[in-house]
Amino acid sequence: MKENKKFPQGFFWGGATAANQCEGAWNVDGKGVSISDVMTSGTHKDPRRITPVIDEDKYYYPSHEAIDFYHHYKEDIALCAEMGFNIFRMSINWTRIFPNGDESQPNEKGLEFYDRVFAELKKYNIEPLVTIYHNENPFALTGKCNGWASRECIDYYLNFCEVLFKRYKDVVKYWIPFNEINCLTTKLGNWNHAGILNEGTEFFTAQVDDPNTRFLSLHHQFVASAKAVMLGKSINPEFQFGTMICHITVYPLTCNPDDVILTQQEDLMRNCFSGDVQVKGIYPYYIKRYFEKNDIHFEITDEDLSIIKQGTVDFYSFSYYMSNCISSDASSAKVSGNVMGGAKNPYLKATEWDWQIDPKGLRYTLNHVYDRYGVPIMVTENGLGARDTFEDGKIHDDYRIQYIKEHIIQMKEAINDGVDLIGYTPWASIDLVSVSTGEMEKRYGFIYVDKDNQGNGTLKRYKKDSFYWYKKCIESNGEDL
Ligand code: BGP
Repeated sequence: MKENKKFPQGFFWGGATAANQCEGAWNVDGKGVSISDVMTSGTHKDPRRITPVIDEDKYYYPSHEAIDFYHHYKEDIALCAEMGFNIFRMSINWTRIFPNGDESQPNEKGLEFYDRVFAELKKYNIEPLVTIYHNENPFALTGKCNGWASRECIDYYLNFCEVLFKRYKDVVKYWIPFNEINCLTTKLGNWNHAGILNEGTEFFTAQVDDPNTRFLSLHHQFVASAKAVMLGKSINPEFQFGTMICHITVYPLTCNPDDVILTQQEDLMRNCFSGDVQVKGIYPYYIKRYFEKNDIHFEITDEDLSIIKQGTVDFYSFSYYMSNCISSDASSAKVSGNVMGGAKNPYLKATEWDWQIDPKGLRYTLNHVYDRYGVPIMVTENGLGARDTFEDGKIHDDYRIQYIKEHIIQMKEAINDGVDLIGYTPWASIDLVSVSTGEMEKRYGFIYVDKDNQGNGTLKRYKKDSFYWYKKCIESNGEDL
């Protein structure tokens, strides 16, 4: 049998971004306030804060300027083109188009910005991969209806989608309705992913949690996603939609059957549930017991279920940064400092933020999800957050090269295993604001941006060593690593 199958011709090589983490220009050209715009910076010990009244004298809000992609997009896209990208993942800032989320007419200036971005991508034959919703809910909707906790949000979102689908029907083919939709299965998802404020909640890492509201919000997003798929296909049948799952791969810490069962349950609830709804179009069997156990009950109508069934997505995409171990023994159940929890794997090294580096886990995950869904797969986020050192305009990030290289090797293994992997957009094309900390110093890009945690810096762009390495990798279609 022929081993060493190569990456297929036409494989998508690129990088990922999100509007709220890179665009800046938070109140320019008619843009409204999004939920990300009212979150201060923080550190991983002192989490980001929500300040419903913006007080720029007291707090620094990273998304207000970010790396100012809004005014640097030409330069940034040119650099991505130089690396050889044929795909560019980005999101559309909802409040550029509908400042409060509920207007009847869109903001033309906001649409014109994305016209320009898409035209620039086209110039270099780069395919846009558009996340419709990447933590950019209009802040006004939090006040009006508590964000996604309300069914009303579905219609506002669809209004937004309709404008995008009609305007960009000939320039965008690949759409992701929601970034990391499964984050709402954990309490981390409250604010950032749904714009909901539970009573007493003041922090990004919600201190107060109401699973019922969380899963209700998630349900509304499932219905919204399915309706968006149907609407999109009615506007352009060629559109391709994908789920986007934050996949934290889990292993049992030991072969103790208690650990194994717990791991399976964790995997089903955190990693599989949202994909099962969006790709298979069903509420899976195991959710009933989970809802009962956690006292979660809200109305799921027959109509909702029928919409979910009809509006399934075409491809599966996911972010993959790490794996974690699950233990039934409480004393070893937590990795200190890692926002996602989980037990330490003695075979793996971790990043400075305790994200355990596990390239082989990517091969395992690709097989796992392909076996479950059998649809084309894209790895739409993967990368290493690190404190880069800048010396004389140079950034020697060999640790990042190593990380990406090892993950690409495992993607190739998965292709040899028979997985239909069609694209890779590592996080991030360029340095941008970190979502969990709001810091700049947790850098992921192939391109360095001169900007620090307090927002100081020239915003000048520099090519890291990984820039040149990734260019070579793309040129050789993943052969020259
Ligand atoms: C994912 C998000 C991205 C991105 C990435 C890295 O969860 O989709 O927006 O930020 O994680 O996370 P962080 O910036 O917290 O290191």
